[in-house]
Amino acid sequence: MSTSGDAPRSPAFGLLFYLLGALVVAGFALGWLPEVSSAHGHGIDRVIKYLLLTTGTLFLVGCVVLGRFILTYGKGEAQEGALVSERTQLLWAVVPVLLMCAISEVGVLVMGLPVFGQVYGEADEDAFEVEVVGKQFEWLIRYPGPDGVFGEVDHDKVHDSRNPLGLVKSDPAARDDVVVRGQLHVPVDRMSIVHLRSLDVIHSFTVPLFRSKQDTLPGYTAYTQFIPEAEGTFELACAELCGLGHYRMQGTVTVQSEEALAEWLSEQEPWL
Ligand SMILES: [Cu+2]
Repeated sequence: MSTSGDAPRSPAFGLLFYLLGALVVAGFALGWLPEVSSAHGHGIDRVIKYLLLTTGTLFLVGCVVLGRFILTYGKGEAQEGALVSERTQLLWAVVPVLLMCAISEVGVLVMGLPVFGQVYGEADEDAFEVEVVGKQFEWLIRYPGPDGVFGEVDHDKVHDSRNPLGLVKSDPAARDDVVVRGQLHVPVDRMSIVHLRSLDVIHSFTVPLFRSKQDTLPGYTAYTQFIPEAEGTFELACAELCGLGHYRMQGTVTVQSEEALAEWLSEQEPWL
């Protein structure tokens, strides 16, 4: 006995399906993601779109199947003979899961691993190194100075106004270190390595238009890498709710030519 032939058809349900599909298509067509301005950012956008397309399609298919079952079998009447064999049930439970894993997980691995390599893999030899330290509620940026070496820091010497990073005076490498508040300057078309620390709680170094995001934890040194593709000023934000002043934990990333960056750096006084 089959009831599928006289199952009620719901135009509203079909409409919902097409509306959701149209939304996804419109999102792709309009390019809803903000512009991207780093070399690895394009790969991240590709993974985001791939995931949305695959999981979105599976979600829509799931909705249709679910709706179909509700409309067909949802009246609570006994459907003798309508049940399929256990083997078929098992097949329908396992195969979609495997399919989902294959499409989403394998796809993300294939597309995402090269991007991961760009962000966390071996750095270019001529990479520009800078340290960014999060504290409630600002970003402190340290440049190594003319010697190219970050000097020693001591957490006990940290003083908010006199020595915000706790630079050790007796270390010659620390004497030329430049510390500025909230202003990250990096060269265009060259890799930057950002070494990350936190002085208090968990923060998250985030440059949305670079698609860069890296948590920074107290007592731990993290890093992230990027190659900016265009000169300009970009927002630097904290993406980890880190306290009442979290909303104002902002800074700027200035991407400039090598000459302009060298000039700006030469104008900065060493902190000590
Ligand atoms: Cu924060």
